[in-house]
Amino acid sequence: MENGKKKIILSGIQPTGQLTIGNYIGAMKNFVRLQNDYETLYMVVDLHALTVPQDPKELRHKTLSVIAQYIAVGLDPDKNNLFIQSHVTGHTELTWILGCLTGLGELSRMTQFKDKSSKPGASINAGLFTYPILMASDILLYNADFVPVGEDQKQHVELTRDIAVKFNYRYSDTFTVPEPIIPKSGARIMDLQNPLAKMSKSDTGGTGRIALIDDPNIVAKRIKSAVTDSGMEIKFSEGDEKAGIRNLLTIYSNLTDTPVSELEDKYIGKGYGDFKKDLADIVVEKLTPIRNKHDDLMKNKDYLETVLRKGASAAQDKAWRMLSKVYRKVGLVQASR
Ligand code: AQP
Repeated sequence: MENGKKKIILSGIQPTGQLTIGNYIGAMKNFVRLQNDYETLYMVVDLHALTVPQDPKELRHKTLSVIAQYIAVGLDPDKNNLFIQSHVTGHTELTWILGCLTGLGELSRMTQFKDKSSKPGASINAGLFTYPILMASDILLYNADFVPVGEDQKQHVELTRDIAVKFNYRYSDTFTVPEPIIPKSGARIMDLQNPLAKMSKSDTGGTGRIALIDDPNIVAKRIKSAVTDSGMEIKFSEGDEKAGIRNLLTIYSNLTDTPVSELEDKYIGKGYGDFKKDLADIVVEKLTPIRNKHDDLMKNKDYLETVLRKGASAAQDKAWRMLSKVYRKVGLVQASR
């Protein structure tokens, strides 16, 4: 808190698939933790989702489903501004201004663009390339102080900082330079079938990920069939061959708020089978109320719309204020409204 004003937190998630326990542990758990002490803006970034081909009907459904999952994991709509990115005018306008300050070289260095564009059959469109500028606009439009994200988004927040510094230097102090909030453990939950790759909601294979709203039988099956190694000991050790058990320990530790060392002690003398069975029960127990709450909320679209209207209206006021300040600073003639 500074001068009686709460600091601002902003983050968003793309409706590109079912949210995974990676999204939860890496980002949403922090969203929930921070909601009492900060002014928070949590969006569903539907414009970002358009950087890969989407079925329009499914995209609309998944966008509402993400809002329902925000509420289901514990975000209180009375405490947080929950909204859909495309409901607020200003994100794409600011993207244009910031795009004129961002070098092609800076964008070419983004590892997420390199990863996504190198996948077989990837649609490499201009939006995928300029996505980090839209993300910078999302953050800078609201003068966010902190951005809770998983490890894969750290580089984009760093680019946002560079763009903010560049704008402030050229046109005078305007934007808050934001800082990422990245969990010490769980910032990169790995795929259960390929523990050397990140668990991603849009991966097409699917058996290596667990969605927050998956059926409990599927959840248990996926944990029990997670790839480990030929060893016996439940230990958090380095090395690619130990990536599977390391990932499972990280999931267990984060979902139960238990230090890994305590888990290692608990499982001395026990094997991977016992450990996976317990973890399957823990994940199912954690996700069942989230799934039930989500399903109830999806039957109450009127309520979701009320939440979204309130969130977008508060965000829009802030967005207009910042946009008109930016337009003035860069030399655009103010429209009389
Ligand atoms: N596996 C993960 N472990 C920890 N954190 C993760 N995040 C994503 N995957 C993991 C964090 O979740 C937030 C959502 O990010 P996003 O929707 O903007 O897209 P993303 O980072 O590209 O995440 P996905 O799930 O991999 O989406 P797709 O498949 O569409 O690319 C971010 O804070 C992210 O760091």
